[in-house]
Amino acid sequence: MERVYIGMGSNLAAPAEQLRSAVAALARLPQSEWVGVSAFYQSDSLLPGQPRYTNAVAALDTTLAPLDLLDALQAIENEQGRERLERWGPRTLDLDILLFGDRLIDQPRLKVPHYHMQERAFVLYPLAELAPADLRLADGRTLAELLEACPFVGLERLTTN
Ligand code: ROI
Repeated sequence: MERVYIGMGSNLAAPAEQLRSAVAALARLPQSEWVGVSAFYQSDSLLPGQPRYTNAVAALDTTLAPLDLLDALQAIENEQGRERLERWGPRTLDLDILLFGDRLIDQPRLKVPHYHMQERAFVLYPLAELAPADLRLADGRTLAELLEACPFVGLERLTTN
């Protein structure tokens, strides 16, 4: 089994409800054991002119191969009405593989660790609820160091998921 962290985001069609449905779907993935989910966090979109996002991070242990997990995540996105109209457009559900054990994956469909996760508060703070502070990313920095360099600004931690 390898521990996988999945970033979740939504900014359309009742985002918190989208994340709750995604959690239920992730908990039913084959060859996988559910570990847990962070609190939900709201923040403005990094791109102006989009609705605010709700984000969270989920953890599971899996024996699925990375591309099989990616297929399963894309199927869940599609089931929840994801339409791929524009690359950075608003979406009902985005599921990103952030970390897959300690693997480095560089394939056309999948790059792990996920690009930009190291500087995004809406990824790092929920991740820190699930992962140990001494978790080391590919560049050798620990999660604690990344958090120190990434202020908790513009994030609103919701009290109920
Ligand atoms: N902004 C926030 N706050 N959360 C996201 O998940 C998110 N995802 C994106 C862009 C449009 C870059 N901005 C985001 O893809």
